[in-house]
Amino acid sequence: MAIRTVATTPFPGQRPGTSGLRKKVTAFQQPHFLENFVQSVFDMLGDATGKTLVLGGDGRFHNRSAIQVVLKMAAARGFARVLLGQGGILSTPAASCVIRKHGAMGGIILSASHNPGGPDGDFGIKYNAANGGPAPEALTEAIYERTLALAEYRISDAPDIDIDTRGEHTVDGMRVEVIDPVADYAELMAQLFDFGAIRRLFAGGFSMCFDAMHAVCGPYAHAILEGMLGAPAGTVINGVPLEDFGGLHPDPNPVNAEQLIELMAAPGAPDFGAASDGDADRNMIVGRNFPVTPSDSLAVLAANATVAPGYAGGLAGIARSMPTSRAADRVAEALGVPCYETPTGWKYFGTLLDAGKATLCGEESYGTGSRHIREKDGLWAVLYWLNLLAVRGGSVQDIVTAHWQRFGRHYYSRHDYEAISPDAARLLMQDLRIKLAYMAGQKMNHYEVQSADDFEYTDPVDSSHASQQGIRIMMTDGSRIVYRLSGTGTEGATLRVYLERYEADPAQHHLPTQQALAGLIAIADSVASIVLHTGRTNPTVIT
Ligand code: VG1
Ligand code: CO
Repeated sequence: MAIRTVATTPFPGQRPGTSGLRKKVTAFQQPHFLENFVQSVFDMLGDATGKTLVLGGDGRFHNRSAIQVVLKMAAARGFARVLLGQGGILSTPAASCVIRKHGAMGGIILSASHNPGGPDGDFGIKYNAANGGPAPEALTEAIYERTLALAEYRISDAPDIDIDTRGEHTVDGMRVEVIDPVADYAELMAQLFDFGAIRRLFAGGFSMCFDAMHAVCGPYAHAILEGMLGAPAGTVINGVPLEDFGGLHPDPNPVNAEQLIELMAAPGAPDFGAASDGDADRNMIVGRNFPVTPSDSLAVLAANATVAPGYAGGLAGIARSMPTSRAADRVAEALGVPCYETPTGWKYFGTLLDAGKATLCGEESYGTGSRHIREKDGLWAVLYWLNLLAVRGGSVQDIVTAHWQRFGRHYYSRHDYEAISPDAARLLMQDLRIKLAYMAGQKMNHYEVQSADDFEYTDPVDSSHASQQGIRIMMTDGSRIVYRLSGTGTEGATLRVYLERYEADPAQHHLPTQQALAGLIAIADSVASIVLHTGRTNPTVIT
C-alpha cells in the first residue's frame, strides 16, 4: 500500500459557516471536493504522530463513502489511531464526549445538522479540537485560506474497511477502532443525572414521546430512555436513522416536528415530549399542548440547576447567544452569577467553558448544553428536564408558568425568510447599518428606541474579536428586534428576524406569542423594508 499525492485545484466556496462547511450533496460528490477540505484541515494541525482522531457522522446520505475517504487521508497524514463510531455514526455531542474522554487530538464530524439530507439534500463536515469543541473562528478562517491555495492532497490507496464491525482494523498501518457510538456518551449522562429518580418516574406511569426524526439520536434515545431508564418500548418514535431522514426536515421546532406537536396536543397526550435534530445536538421540549421556547428552557434549567447531581454545586455562570432571549439573564442575576452574551454558534462558548466561567449555555435555535462537553447536546437537555420533573413533580406547563410568575415572561419568536436573493439580503443589512446611527430616540408605534448597534464581541478569555454579528434594535421597555443572516443555509440567503418582548405582569402571560409580538413584528418589517427588499410578504418559517 502506498500514499499517493494527488494534484488538485482550489474550490472557491469552502469557507466554514456558523458550524462547519455545508453544501449540497452534489457539491461534495465532485471529485476532490471533500479531499481538498480535509487536506486543508489537516494542514492546519500540528504533528499527528502518535495522535488519535475521532471520526463519525450523522448517518446522512454520503456519510459512509466520506468516512472511507477521511480514514485514508488520516492514514496519509500520519495519525496513529482513529476512533470511529460503528457504521460511521457519532452524534455531535457523542463525538465531543469521545474526543475529551480519550484524549484525542481532535475529531471530524460529518454532518449538516438540521439541514435536510438525501441525494438532493445537504452534506457537511466540521473539525472539533482537543477540548471537544468546534474549531474557533481563527482556525476555520485559516482552513479556508488554505483551501484557496491548495495544490495537492495525500491519500492512502489502502482498500475500504468494514466500518460496521466493532473492533480493530488497519488502514495503511494506522489503527482504526470501531467503537460503540453510544457507550461513552451514555456513561457520561449517568454521571450527570439522577437515573434512579428518572427510572422511578417512568415506573410510576409517566409517559413520554421522543421524536428522533429518523436522525442520529435514535440509537442514543433507544439505549438511554428505553434501555437504561425503563421507558416503555415505543417511547422513541422515528428512531431508526435513515440516510434521507425519511424525507423529514430534521430540525426540531414546532413547524418541522409536526407529528410530535400534534400528538402532544391530542387527547390523551403523553406527559412529556421532546425531539432532536440531524446530529442530535438540538432539542425541543414540549409539555401537554405546551411547546417550550428554547430560551425559556435554558432559563428554567438554570433556575433549577441543582436538581441534577452533576450540577449540585451550582452554576459558575450562564452564557447565551446574542439573539437568545434574556430570560436566562434574569436567572443569572437572581443567582448572583455572570451571564455572557456571545455571537451565534457554539464555537463562541468554548473559551468560557474551558475557563470555568460558564456552566450552562444556550441558543434560541433549540440548543442547550453545559460544561460536560463542548457542543450543545439534545438528549442531555431532555434528561435534565426528566430529572427536574422527577424531583419537582407537576407538569411542564406548571414549571414554566411558575418560572414566568417569578421572573416575568419573555415573549419570543424567530421569523425566517429562507432562500432569498443573497444580493437583496446584503442590501437589506447594509441599509439597516446606515440607519443605525439615527435610530436612538425614535418613536415607533408605542415603542421608543433606546439604542441600536451591530453586535460586536470580544472574548473575555482570549480577547479574540468578532464583528457584524447581528443588528440589534433595543427599546426602552426592554423589547428587542435582532436581524442577522444565516451561516448554515445552502440555498441563497436566509434572513433571521428575532423578536423579544418582556412582560412582568402574570395577568398578561397567557397571550398567543405572535399576538403579543404583533407591534414589534410590524416595526421589524417597516424598519428593514423586508417586503421591499425580499419581495416576501411573510416569513417562510415562524418558530
Ligand atoms: C443556526 C442557528 C445557530 C446554531 C447553528 C448550528 O445558525 O441559528 O444558533 O448554532 O445553526 O446549529 P445560522 O447561522 O443558520 O443562524 V446545528 O444544530 O445546525 O449545527
Ligand atoms: Co445540530
